[in-house]
Amino acid sequence: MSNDTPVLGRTTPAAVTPLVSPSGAGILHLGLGSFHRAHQAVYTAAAIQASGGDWGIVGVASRSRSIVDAMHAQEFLYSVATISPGSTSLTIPGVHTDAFVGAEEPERVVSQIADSGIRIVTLTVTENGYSYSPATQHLDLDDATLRADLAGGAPRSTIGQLARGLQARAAAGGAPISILSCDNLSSNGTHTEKLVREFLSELPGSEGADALAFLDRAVTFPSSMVDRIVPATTAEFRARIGGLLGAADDIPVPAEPFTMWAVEDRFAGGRPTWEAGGAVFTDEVGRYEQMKVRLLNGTHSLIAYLGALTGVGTIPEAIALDGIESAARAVMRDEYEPSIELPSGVDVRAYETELFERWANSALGHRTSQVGTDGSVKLRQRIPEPALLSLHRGDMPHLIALTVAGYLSCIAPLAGFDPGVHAAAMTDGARERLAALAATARTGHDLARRVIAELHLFGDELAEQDAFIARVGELIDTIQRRGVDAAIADAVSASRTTKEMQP
Ligand code: CS2
Repeated sequence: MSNDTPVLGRTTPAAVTPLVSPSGAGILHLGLGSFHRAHQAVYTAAAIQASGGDWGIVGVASRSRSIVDAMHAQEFLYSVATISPGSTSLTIPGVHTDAFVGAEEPERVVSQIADSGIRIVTLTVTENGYSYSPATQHLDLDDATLRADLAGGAPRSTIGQLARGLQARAAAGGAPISILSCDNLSSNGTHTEKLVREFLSELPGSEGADALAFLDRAVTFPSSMVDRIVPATTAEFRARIGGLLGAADDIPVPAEPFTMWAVEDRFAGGRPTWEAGGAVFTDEVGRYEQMKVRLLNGTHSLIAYLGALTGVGTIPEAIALDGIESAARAVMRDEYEPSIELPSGVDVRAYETELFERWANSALGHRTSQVGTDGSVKLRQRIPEPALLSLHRGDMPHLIALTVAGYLSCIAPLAGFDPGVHAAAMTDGARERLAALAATARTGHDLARRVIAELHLFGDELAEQDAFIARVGELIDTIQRRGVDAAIADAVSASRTTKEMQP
């Protein structure tokens, strides 16, 4: 882009016109990342186009000043590029009315939640953003940020901000409101409500009582299942989009053509007609979530770790490798599928076929390091329940064990093993803790025991499963001594044998 290219804005001539220009904001969104901007924002624009309403969005970035500065500079416009190997199409949702940084203005988050004009607070703060302990599933009272929030400082954690905001709203008259989690957590609404209630109950004396009564009376926490693959933006992509748009866009979002949103229809203060953008309102959100978090996300993790260990940087490159493809098919069919109850009318074969097509979308360039990031919290959502169901049936979930072995080999390699650059690029809040355990572990089994049985990284129940832990340990040793291909071959053939032995 040359220096005289105009910057995207409401009056900038550009090849694409914003879909809407809302007059007021009824939604506060926490987590102004790419996913929200390519998912909920697009559905909300469709809803406003179809039915109007003051459903503009005030976007709160947790910490990133750059996204907020760019949103202001571009008058809250950015483009969403829908990318498939043969084509790229652009839309500009135009639904945001304001943006700020939550870490810089925590009291503003609280006062926005208290403002009766806001009727829904939506969240995409990642699995990491809920201040809970993956082992216990309860609020993590050892977390320093959360403790400070409970002590009464300006709240920095999402749960603290929600709880303090709802307290302030209760005190300001208590207009009905809904909190809608859009993160990949099972029963994400129920989970969020539980954590907010735990926070309020932890407050000294009866400090949280009015807010808890308000929650009983006028606050709902619908669950939702969200789905769209949205890779991180790159400089090259930015330049390409600028060229197509005829205006400089600093914050475009690349996304795949597929998009899905299943939402429980329990909104205390009304909602946009998101169905206009294709959202499904259903009582079966739990089933949608389970299907997606296991078949898509669980398998995605396997592809990412095995891909990174093979030395490939993207998901499409990884799934194109025969070994990884057969491991992905086996984990889905033999270990995840038996663990889910399908939503009515969903054809699981068609869903799986579509998943392989989505992963193969080479034009997206979705990175193995992006999917492999934060495995300590993501895997907690994806693997323990299906693994336990297999184990209780008497079957070893070899491919889930391989997923864990791949994860630990990437994040916490044993002394002398180099998992490569793509593994090094994965960030994870537990990396230091796990690396310290790996530094003195002599074998894969030693490491698996410390992480699963002692640290309870995947919960209390899996911590008791010695045979599973031993299998993870063996596969770690195979990966690190004989290579990832040998481990894939071992797990896939063991899984076939298990299947053949079934009646
Ligand atoms: C991915 C998800 O990064 C990850 O762990 O599995 O972000 C995935 O791309 C989305 O959930 C798709 O909806």
